[in-house]
Amino acid sequence: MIKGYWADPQIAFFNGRFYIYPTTDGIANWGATVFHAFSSTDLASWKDEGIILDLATISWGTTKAWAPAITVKNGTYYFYFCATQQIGVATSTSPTGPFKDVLGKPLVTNGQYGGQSIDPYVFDDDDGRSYLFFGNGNANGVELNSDMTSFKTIPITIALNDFREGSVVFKRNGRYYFMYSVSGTDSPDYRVAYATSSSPLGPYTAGATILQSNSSLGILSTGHNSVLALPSGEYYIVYHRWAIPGGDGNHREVCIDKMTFNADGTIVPVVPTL
Ligand code: FUB
Repeated sequence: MIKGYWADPQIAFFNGRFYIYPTTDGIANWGATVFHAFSSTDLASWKDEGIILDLATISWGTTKAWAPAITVKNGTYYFYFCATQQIGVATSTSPTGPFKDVLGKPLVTNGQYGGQSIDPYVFDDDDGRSYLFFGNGNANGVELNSDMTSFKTIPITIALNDFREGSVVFKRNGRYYFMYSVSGTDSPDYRVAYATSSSPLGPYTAGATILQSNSSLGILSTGHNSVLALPSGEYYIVYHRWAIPGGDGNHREVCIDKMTFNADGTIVPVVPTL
């Protein structure tokens, strides 16, 4: 979708434009220090909007600028991001920043609720409530207060088969879908599975693996996705894979494919395309 090494794409739609917020990739040990945003009107050509948040402005984390998430409430954009395996929140009045750390400290410190404190995902329900999901090795979920920078309760652990990281929650026809990545981003079998529930914080019932490598096409390590739902009812999955050619666990590229549903609401396995 976008040229170069980028990973962990968060897709969003604000004021008539599509946006992708990725991890900057192609750096040893996943050592990114800045976040970029990309924008598009057609999902085909993308403009690099430049650096929207630089960890040089963060007092509590200097590296591992990973896997951001974004939403907007009352004209303020909330950007949840990782720095040194902790999660912070930064705000701006524009989807392209500049974003400024709100708390001056992590929202979630390293290992605070089990596992690595990475991969935030913000979900806005249609009743006005918002939730933050996060974690590696342990799937955490919690309702956010209306300030979007604090939690209503202590985060809970959500039981999911083989959960590694990359939480994503969306709602369709009254059902909550929890998508997540299995295995590791440095493994060729990194893949996406999902589970469903009648409540955002679960309990979730296992679904299936719906996106995986196709080694005959040289497509490997398809994971860490986000989801785009268009008003037309069409869905797209945006994810990363090892770059073609020559990619590996920290030389990844961002891809998009159609995602469809069966009549019973189960997700049809996605066919990753070149
Ligand atoms: O890109 C850095 C890390 O790799 C992410 O936080 C994980 O989800 C994995 O994709």
